[in-house]
Parts: sequence; structure tokens; C-alpha cells
Amino acid sequence: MRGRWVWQCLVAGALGAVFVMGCGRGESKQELNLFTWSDYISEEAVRRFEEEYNAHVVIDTFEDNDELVAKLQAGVTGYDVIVPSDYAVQQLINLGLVLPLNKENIPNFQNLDPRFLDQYFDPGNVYSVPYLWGTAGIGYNSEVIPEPPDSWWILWDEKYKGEINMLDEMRETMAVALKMLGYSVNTTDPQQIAEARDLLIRQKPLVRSYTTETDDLMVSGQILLTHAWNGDVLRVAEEYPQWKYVVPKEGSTFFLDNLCIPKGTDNKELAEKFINFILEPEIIASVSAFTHYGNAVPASMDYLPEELKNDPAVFPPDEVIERLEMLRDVGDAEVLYGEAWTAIKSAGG
Ligand code: N2P
Repeated sequence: MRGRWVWQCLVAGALGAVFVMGCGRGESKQELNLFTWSDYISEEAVRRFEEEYNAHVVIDTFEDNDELVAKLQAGVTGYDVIVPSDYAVQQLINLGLVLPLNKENIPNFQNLDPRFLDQYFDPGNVYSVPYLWGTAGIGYNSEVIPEPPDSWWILWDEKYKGEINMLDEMRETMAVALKMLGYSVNTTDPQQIAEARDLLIRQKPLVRSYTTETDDLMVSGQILLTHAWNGDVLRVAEEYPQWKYVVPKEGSTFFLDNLCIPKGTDNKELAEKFINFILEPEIIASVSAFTHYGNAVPASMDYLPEELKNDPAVFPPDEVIERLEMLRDVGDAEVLYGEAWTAIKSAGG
């Protein structure tokens, strides 16, 4: 009897060892699920994280902050790291959809420029780590429009009917109209929101599309003008230098996108390792070099290509910065924005 038991144990042990060895040969790779904007991380950052942590990075993309918030609110799980903008971080915190970060696991937090920390949307950076920042403005095809447009009004010019794209991002697109009217992008005044709505409805017959994924439209020549984030135009411009970017004189928005860990992650430890890894100066530099967005790690400047460092469209001069406002959570007025946006989207084009 005893002998049989010993034999069984040996077999079980051997099987166990085979299982463990099997795991060591690949199956044990941990998965890091990143939910982010399109073209918003470098291949180098992904590859090096995968190598160093024996992990596999799975990327899923969203098109705008509302989509990200709505998905998490609807209970979609399985993501370990998400990339909300400023005001969306505030919304996610209020909804209880992001987890507090354990800074002990993120020693590279000290690499961050204090100017990007402790923002209104997350005092003390309990839930968020700054990632990339940029501006919204106008991307234009300089072969056809040689003079840099200085005003948002060009997107209302009949001459370009059917060749204009607007960002499909409620707060950003409302911000264009609000700035044209001389109002704050964070107004909660129903009258001002209604005026902005009407201006965008007036523009609609000229608009070819509303999308935040503008690359193909620019490259294929289907549009001549687009409301866009700077990096998205500058990345295309590397290969298609006719595409240029300006921030109009009426002013615009400045965004700060952040790394957060959503509730429902099943690997918070790996998520924190990933965030820490991204904050390595050389790694975040590779992200900026690819995306053409500024980052919040000053030491990364040493690794950035000269042209990028000196590009005022990436690092705007003070006179441009003065014209920029950051979007904020508008609280109850969000409903008014939502109604305005629905009216714009459903208006006859
Ligand atoms: C990247 C989009 C930039 C994110 N394709 C703006 N918050």
C-alpha cells in the first residue's frame, strides 16, 4: 500500500514539474492590457517592456474620452492601464472607476516635472500619472492653403465645403465654438453652450466627417483642413510635409493625458510596473519621438531628436500657451453639453 502511495506521489510530482517547466517556456507570460488612443505608444516601449518583464502587451484603442468613460461605466473590465485626459480622470475618480496607485511601486514618479503634478483633476496624484500632453488646433494642407490659417473661422469657409474634418470629441469640438465666441471652454452658462451649439450646427453642411482618427483622411487627401491634436498632424507630416499645424488666435485647449489603473484589473502589480517603466527617460522619449507629443519627464529631453525639441508646434512658445485652457469636468452642465452635442450630430448636414 505504502509503496503505491509513494509511486503516486512521484508521478504527481513529475507531472507537476512538467507543468511548471511548461509554464516557464512561455505560457506563464503575463498579459498587460492597455486601453489607449490610437498611435499613442512607441513600438520600442512595448517591445522593451515585453522583454524585460516577460510580458505580453495587448493594446485596445478608444476614440475619445466619452467612449473610455462610458465603457468603464458599463462595467467593461479586463484592462490594466488606461489613458484618460485631465477632465476624464476627474470623472473616473468621481465614479469610483480608478484605483489609488501604490507609489512605492512607481519609484520613477520622481522623474516627473512638478509642473505637471498635483493638477486640479487629481490633487496629490493619488490615481494618475502624467503621460503625454499637447494642444488642439488646425491641421492644414499647405500645398493648397499656403497661408497658415490664423482663425478657427477657416473651418466655416464655404470654399472648403466637404474637405473639413472635426474631432469627434464633444468637449474639444464645443471648445472650438466657445473660443470663437470668446467664452471659456469650461462655461456652464446654458446660453453660451446654446450659442456654441448653433455655431457648430451652422458649420455642419461643410463638414465631411467627425473623427479623432485623422491620419488616413490627411494622407489620402480626402480633406484639406482638420480640427486636430498637434501630434497627430506632426506625425503625418513626417512623411507628408505638406501637412502643417497651427493654434488659432482665438485660443484653444491644452490637454494632459494620464496613466491610470482601472477598477477590475486583475494584475495591478504588473500595471504599476508598466507605469514605472514608461517613466524611464529613454522610454518616454521613444514615445514622444513616435507620437510627437510632449511628455512630463524632463530628463527625456536628452534623448529626443533635435527637430522635435525645437518644434514650436510640439513645445509652444509662451504667447501660444497664454491662449490655451485646460478642459475641466463641468459637473451638472455635462448634461447641457450632451444635449448640444446630440443636436449637432443629428442636425441635417
Ligand atoms: C492620439 C490622440 C491624442 C490624444 N492619436 C488627445 N487626448
